Amino acid sequence: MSAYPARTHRRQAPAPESGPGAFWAVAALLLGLTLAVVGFFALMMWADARDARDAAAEPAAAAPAAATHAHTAADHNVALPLASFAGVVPENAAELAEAHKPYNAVMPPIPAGDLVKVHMTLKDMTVEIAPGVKYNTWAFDGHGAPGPVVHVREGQTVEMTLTNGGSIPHSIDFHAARIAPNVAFKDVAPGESLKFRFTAGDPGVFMYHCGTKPVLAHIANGMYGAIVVQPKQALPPVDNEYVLVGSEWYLNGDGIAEPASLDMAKARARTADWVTFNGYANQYVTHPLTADPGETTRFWVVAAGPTNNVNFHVVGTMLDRAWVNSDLTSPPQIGVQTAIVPAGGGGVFDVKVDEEGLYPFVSHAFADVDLGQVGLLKVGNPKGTMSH
Ligand SMILES: [Cu+2]
Repeated sequence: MSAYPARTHRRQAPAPESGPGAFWAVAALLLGLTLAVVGFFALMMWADARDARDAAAEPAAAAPAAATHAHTAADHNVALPLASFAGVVPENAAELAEAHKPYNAVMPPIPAGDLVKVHMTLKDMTVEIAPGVKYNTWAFDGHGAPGPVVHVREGQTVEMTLTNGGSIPHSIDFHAARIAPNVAFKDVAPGESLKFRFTAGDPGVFMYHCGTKPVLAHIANGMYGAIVVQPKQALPPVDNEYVLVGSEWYLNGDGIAEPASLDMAKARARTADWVTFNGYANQYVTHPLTADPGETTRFWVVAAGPTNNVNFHVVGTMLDRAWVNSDLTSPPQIGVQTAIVPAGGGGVFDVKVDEEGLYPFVSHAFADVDLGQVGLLKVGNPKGTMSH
């Protein structure tokens, strides 16, 4: 189930749990590489002497060539072609997209009281990330990705309990917390739980994620979500509030006949197969978010990455109020066309639409739209659309 460790056999670096046999094999390999590099230098020196060139200039000239040679020999990922599974879906994809139950983007209510207890149990689970495309995630609270939206008010205390029901160590890092990360965000072994508290003192929409190394792999495997901290001084009232978490997926197969797992080389190369809002490609195209004409809709957006920003844009209108970087203690920007939400950051955007119609919301980095990061805000009941 755990994708990243399963693929380490492709690399020449030893896994930490390798036995003595593996140690000697790697030692021999390293010795071989060292000899090859030393031999290469020796060859250069010998050629030097033979050609009676200036010996002093040669080591500097030889070094870059030797370094390039060693790099190519040691890292096969550099040379591997990265097969793309972008857009690969089964024939009945339209039917499957229709049957898919979309992640609920509607803002949940704020729990009452000064203390908000949140308990998440991690699970290894297979989820769909596009119609008929299955992926082996490490999931917060059995949700798949993203994890549940945590919604609190500024000043409330969050008591987080993380139970690791997975097969390797995990952790949880709240960007909304001011807390010693070596204590609160430390690894939790399988079968164990960790409890910590923090005061939600900074309003905004924040990412939370697993911070266990390699973080790239843990986020890419679905370990992220959003926490919304409403400011004490209430924002202008709106009619609809939706939470969108942008993220991208890197697949080692098409995920159709059998679930795909993480392709770490693709994650490093930033060549995603699918890019999503709330974990599933195009889900709000098939099942649009809704508003009535004249209503104001507030989008709370997090870019979970692991690497991509969300360049948030709503086609056919403006971001009437844009709290860029979810800085809710400053006045919003007005009439913004596109606002960047950086990987690991958030943004809050109000959109008032008067005219009935279908208004796509996208990351205006259009490569990501092509891979699934697009949804629709359905305003009213425009002709020719289904009602959901
Ligand atoms: Cu993790």
